[in-house]
Amino acid sequence: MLRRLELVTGGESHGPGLTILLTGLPAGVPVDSELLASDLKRRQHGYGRGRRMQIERDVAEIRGGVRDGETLGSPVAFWVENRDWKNWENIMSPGKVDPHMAEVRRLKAPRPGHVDLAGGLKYQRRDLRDVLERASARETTGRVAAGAFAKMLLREFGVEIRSGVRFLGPIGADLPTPTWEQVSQVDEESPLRAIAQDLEEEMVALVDRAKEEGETLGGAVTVIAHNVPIGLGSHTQWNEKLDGRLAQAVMSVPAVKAVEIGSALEACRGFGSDAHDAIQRDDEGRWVRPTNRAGGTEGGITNGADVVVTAYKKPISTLRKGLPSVDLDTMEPHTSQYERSDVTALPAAGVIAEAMVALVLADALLEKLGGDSLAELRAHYEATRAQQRVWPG
Ligand code: EPS
Repeated sequence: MLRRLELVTGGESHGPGLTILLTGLPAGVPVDSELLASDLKRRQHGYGRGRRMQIERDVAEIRGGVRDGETLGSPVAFWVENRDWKNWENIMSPGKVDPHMAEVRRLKAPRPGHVDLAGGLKYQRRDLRDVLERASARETTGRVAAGAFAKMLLREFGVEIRSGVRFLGPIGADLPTPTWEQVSQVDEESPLRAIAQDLEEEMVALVDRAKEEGETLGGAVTVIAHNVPIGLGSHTQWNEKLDGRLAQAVMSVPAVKAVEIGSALEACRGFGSDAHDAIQRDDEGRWVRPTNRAGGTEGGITNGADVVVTAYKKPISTLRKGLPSVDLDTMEPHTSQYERSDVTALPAAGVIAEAMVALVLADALLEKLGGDSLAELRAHYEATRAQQRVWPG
């Protein structure tokens, strides 16, 4: 639910590439091409990905909205090439496809858990490839590219965003909600980007076992935004609540089936006195909270504490060993068809969820501060801070 920003992505997984348009950013935001490149690289990394990640080298080519290293306030347009396109041209061409090859690669036994059946019925596509190509996680490349721009804006106001794998399958599932210090220490080069680094070895072994057995794995990733200004989002309307907006954005990450803010799962199992965060004033007159069970939002408004969002991701729906389904040609029971896929994409999901959190926070910041240029936003930010310091007057 973005309001000031708008993100549109286009392109099929094995088509020529991805087209991305991000509108609503103010003018004057310094563009950090290294951040853009490194976030795209981080998304491609991670143990458990399939062979596709050895083919792709994601580079976002900026085609509009930026000049001399700064945003212009106009739509930021990008293009990301699919290197795999050259292997699919005769099947995925926007012009005539090779009918024999298209038939060979036609998907006709829908995979449970995937878009195949519902999407095929809804869009009336005989070849389920017509829906699965767009549902592919390839599309998240565009979100990460746009999210990098949201991060560039946010960091002008001191906001930082990090993530890590909280648990994989059952490994680490009973660990408490991580803190900013813990997610900041995630080793980006480690195979699974685990928050608890001592669990990496066990996680890697589980991915190997799943791969051998034709299985897949899910788990959870936690994203934390640090130094978030007080006052983003609003309690005044259901659709302005920041926790709801974060939940929608993060739930849209492929295979995410639940989103948690703060320590909600733990808190809802106990008494109220263990569920909330005491309010205190420190010696310098700042509002402090000894705990952060609320995960940085109260009443749908940021309260100055770290914004903590956990995404729970189901195991990937494409299993090499297949699942019970139906052959659409014969309408007889048939094991679902295997399409090349990943065993797990959890490390990437953290990077994608970071991008979604960044987009929502940048959007809420723009809504709160208003302005067409970074300088204007800064002036509004300082005025807001000054008013908060003298509150309640
Ligand atoms: C995906 C299947 C795999 C993944 C892909 C998502 O691709 P392929 O079908 O080409 O083997 O690697 O993810 C990406 C391409 C990406 O960039 O994340 C799927 O079916 O969703």
